[in-house]
Amino acid sequence: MYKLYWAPGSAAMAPQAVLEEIGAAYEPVRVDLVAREHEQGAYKRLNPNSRIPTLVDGDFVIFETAAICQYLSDKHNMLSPPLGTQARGRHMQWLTYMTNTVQAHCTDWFHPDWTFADDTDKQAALKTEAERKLYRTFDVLNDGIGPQAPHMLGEPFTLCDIYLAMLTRWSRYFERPMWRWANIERVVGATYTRPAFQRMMQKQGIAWAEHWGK
Ligand SMILES: N[C@@H](CCC(=O)N[C@@H](CS)C(=O)NCC(=O)O)C(=O)O
Repeated sequence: MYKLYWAPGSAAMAPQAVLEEIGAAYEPVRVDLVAREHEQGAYKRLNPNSRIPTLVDGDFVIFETAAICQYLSDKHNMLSPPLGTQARGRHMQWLTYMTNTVQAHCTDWFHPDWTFADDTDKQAALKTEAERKLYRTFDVLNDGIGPQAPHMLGEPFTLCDIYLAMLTRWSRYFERPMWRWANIERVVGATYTRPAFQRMMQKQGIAWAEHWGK
């Protein structure tokens, strides 16, 4: 049985929704961020970056949200296009872009103190800059999806849709949340209403964005 180390509303949303879509048995292990449990020895031995999530599969430990999602998807042969196809290339393009660009800017927005520990002016400037860059990435995602596609890659539904929904929930704090981009709103609307995504939110004790669509 898998073990997923998680915290509510964190990047663990995506792998937990993937586990729910797959229907795999897993044990959710909550990490107490307030108690800084993720910075202590037991967790750091699993994830030396002290970040959530981490997945344990028997003797195998894996961190990085996108890698965990892809590992599960490949192992269960679900939620990704076949290897060696153009669709798989597109899938990797969006997954990489979401984790190394969009999520990275989100990290700067939520945690400017991780870059400028003691300088609040620089923290504020970084946050403003991160939001400006994020809006540019939302343009890129929205244009890439296009006006027709029911899901991020068109068909079928993939783990990229789950990743996008996670980022969209985080964007609820921005002046312009991601759902102001019509194509993003459409495909994310088809994701967060899925039973698996709803189960993930219910198990994490979180709700969808209360001002969704506004
Ligand atoms: N690149 C990492 C980033 C994960 C990350 O930043 N997780 C946040 C929660 S969303 C975290 O661990 N925060 C710890 C803290 O707030 O101290 C991944 O995708 O797994």
